[in-house]
Amino acid sequence: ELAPLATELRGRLRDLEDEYRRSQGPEAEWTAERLRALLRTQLSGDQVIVVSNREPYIHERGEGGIVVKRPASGLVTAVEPVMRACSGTWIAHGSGSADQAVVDARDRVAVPPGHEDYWLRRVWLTPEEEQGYYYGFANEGMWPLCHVAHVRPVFRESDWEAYRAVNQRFADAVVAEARSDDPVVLVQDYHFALLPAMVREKLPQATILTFWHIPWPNPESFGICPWRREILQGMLGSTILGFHTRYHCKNFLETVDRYLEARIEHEHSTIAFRDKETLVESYPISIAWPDAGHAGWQPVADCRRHVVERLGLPAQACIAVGVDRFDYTKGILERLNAVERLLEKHPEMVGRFVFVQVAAPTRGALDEYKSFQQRVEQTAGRINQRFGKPDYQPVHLLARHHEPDAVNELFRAADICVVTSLHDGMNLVCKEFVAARDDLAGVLVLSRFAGAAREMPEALIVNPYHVEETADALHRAATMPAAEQRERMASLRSTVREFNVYRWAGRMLADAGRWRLRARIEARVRRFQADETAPHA
Ligand code: ADQ
Repeated sequence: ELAPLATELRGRLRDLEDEYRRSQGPEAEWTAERLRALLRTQLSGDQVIVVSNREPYIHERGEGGIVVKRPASGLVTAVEPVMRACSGTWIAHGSGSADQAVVDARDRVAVPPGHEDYWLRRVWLTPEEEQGYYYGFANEGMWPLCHVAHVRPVFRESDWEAYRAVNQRFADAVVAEARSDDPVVLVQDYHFALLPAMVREKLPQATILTFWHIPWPNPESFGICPWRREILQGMLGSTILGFHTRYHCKNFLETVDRYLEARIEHEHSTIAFRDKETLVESYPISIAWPDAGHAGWQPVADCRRHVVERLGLPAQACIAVGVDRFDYTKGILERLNAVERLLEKHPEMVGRFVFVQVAAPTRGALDEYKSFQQRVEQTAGRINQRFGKPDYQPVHLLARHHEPDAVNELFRAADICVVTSLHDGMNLVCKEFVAARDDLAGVLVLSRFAGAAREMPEALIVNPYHVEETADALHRAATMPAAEQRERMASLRSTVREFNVYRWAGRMLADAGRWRLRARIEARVRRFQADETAPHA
């Protein structure tokens, strides 16, 4: 009786193994098309629902009417190409002033504008909910807790209550959007630690993939959270729990071992908790590699000319750039101190070396962020006063959001890109810089505390807390011969091209496909066994 089932399974397993081998091999190129094919074969058209706090498109009321904006967010940068490849529904907080004006009766709008590849379903939050859940628990509690960046986490009972309530509201939205009892739900980030278990309760058959975009600390650091057990239990509602690096996975397994009664299989990297198993795996996130032809890209020389003119830089300037959200974990102050030290140590650089920092305002309602921004502005002012001349300013601080094309132009105009995060899950800016440099010029200075450092050893790797070392790396970058730049850049480009965002999503979804297959086999075998043992009439 099991013969037809066995034949079907053998076929499916062969497909999966082929796909798995291809996905592991260095020859395998991951593209949007291959991801789409994987969704068709392994998830056979199953519904995909993404949940994140930040929405990929924000509708704002401007002077000339409604305008659509893209937020500065690594998560959105990474997940958007995946959603475009697989359609489905993206559930997120509707935060724009015109967001309500453009949705349908079910709070949905098709995006991207003009393409309409997938649905964006907006969840509305009251100012109190946003204060407690987003600014409070997520960004004053979880963010510093996980980054261990010497800013004390703040835990308030009322924030925790709001966090729990908002997680429940988003979980309810997932259940309302689900068209079957086993959708594939992609949960994004530290805003939703409790949501996986909440969805699991209502949809026990769902495949829940949770991706944690920020670091996971060691058990001692995590242990200061008053609700550490609840958070871990919530996350273990996931089928698969993804982090950027093996190191973060190891920290998570050790944290569960310390605080919960769970069975951990280190060999398979699984955790069994209350009869449910969760796979804990590393999936290094990345970017979509630009299409050949790069529609709309200006030649590097033109980009440079535009930037020099726009900012009034010396024509022969050595241009270093930093592109970040205005966040204390990104090491912007440490970077400025290194620029100052460089100018001190190498007076010949004064008048020639220019550092352009683009910093998108973020979480501005929090005091920690306001005072951080002030300190950065003061430091930039001090350096400019010390080394500036009537026609030369060493530091240009552009504290505003830039559209992706403007960021790309800056990357192409730059001689050096500086990423000095004090701690970063991955960091996509360094990958975007490398992708922008099809001329093979430019040097990347990269913090060893960014997840990306593990994949990009050809960058000049620095400890951002060590001002002297970072200043020396800036000098080395500014004086690096073109041949060495080309060699390093070519190698970095082949890594980022191969380990792109489609591989990130593809590996995770392939693991989900295998997991679903296993669950279906087990269910069928159980049904078969039940039929066998049932008393026959
Ligand atoms: P973020 O902390 O947001 O992401 P990052 O990975 O560097 O950090 O991504 C930032 C994105 O915003 C990039 O696409 C960048 O181009 C864009 N951006 C930054 N400043 C900007 C500006 N001024 N104007 C316009 N765009 C700007 C979190 C984690 C990271 C992880 C990502 C993805 O903290 O470690 O890499 O998620 O998982």
